[in-house]
Amino acid sequence: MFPQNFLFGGAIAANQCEGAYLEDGKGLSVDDFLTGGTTSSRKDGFSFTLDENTYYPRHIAIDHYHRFREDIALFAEMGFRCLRISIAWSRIFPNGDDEVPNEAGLKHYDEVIAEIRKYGMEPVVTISHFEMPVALVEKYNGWTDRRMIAVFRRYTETLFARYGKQVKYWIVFNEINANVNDIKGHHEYAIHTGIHFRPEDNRAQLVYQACHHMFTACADTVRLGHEMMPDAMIGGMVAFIPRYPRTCDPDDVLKTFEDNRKKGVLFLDVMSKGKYPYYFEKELERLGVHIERSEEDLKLIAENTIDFVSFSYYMTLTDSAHPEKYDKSDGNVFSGLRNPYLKYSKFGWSVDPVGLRYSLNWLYDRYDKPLFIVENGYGDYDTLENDTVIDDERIQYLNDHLKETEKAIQDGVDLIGYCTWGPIDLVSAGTGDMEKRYGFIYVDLDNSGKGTLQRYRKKSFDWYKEVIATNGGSLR
Ligand code: BGP
Repeated sequence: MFPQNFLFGGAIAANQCEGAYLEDGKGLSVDDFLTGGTTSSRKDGFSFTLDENTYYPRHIAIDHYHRFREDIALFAEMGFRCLRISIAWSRIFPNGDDEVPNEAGLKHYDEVIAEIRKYGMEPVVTISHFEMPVALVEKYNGWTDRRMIAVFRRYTETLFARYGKQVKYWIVFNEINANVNDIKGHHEYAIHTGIHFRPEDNRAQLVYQACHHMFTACADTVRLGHEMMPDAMIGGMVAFIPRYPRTCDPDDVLKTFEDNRKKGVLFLDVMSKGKYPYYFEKELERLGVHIERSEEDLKLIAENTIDFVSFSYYMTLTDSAHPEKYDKSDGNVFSGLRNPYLKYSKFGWSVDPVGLRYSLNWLYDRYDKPLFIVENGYGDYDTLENDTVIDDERIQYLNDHLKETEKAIQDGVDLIGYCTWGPIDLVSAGTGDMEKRYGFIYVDLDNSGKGTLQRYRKKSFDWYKEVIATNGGSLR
């Protein structure tokens, strides 16, 4: 059984569900230029122009902007105790750095948060979830410019002043470790950091400088948040994708250990322990990267560590010093090698419930701070028949992950809550399509934008409702 006050809920993100991409004064953000079928974290070509003959799934998405009352009522029907949402930065500051916030955008989230509260749910708000205003890419080259720290402060200060009384849980950046993916990539433009790379750029230099500005902004947000909202809990978040050594060859073990640090824990080390770890300093030396970091930045980072550690968990990978010897595996944000002991989803992601218990123990051991699982879920093709979807595989996946979560709590891990990803079908971040679905609620919309947008309860809807009502007692 889970603790009585355990926050069962779900997580959505503005850019993947709201639509209404130009409504009520919203500015354009990086995700508004993503077409279907693209890898949304990166983009080939660098052109912020919209083509009128192209379909952009996020422009309408699932029209949550207009239907949020209906959607939140459905979440409440399942008994959600929390709902993780994100605020679209470009609704509040259409150009990112405007002098004055857009009142219509602020008002929209007043209504959304009031609706969440109306049902007694705890809102969990992500401040930046892959949706940077485009003007900030054009003017500052994204987070490479330290002026972004002040730009971000104006945004966070506005949110805290407006919603601070209603919102206790805040997450600063979604999956901040996704940044590191763009070092090796060859794409011209990175959506997480808003960097436009030129061929001659030292990509590691730009990415790690951007990371430093984001770490400083995160600490600044914690400082400001605590000042303005003494009871608030402000968290950091990563995509946590543990890598296992493909074999017990010590070379594989060491390579895995290093990759886990570089691609995952480094980011939590800085935000949670308040300093750059020794191994990262050496990595910078090896790469010939020099980050501009002032004494004040480092002091800010040291004195304003996050209150809780949050993460998305979908899968695990394996790693080897000799990767050419093994089959490759796709993954969320990162890819790696396949694990012969695990099953795989139709989208090629491993299914590893025990890996979640392992992750919870690992992170609690390392940071000694409350944890929050803010995304977990099973992306699948769903078929609507007789106004429902029989999604037994999803139920099995969630059941098994919740059982392992329960065991981790019994292991002694301090866990605030658990959010499934995409409790209502929404545009996939990785594929840019609708056909990869996660929801308890089916949305009638296909990859080309056809459909009534009507909502239907899947089989998993009643299943999750019972899990929450019995506080996990119905899990098998
Ligand atoms: C995470 C993102 C989410 C979400 C999820 C599922 O990385 O934080 O925005 O989309 O992954 O990924 P996908 O949609 O690619 O299946």
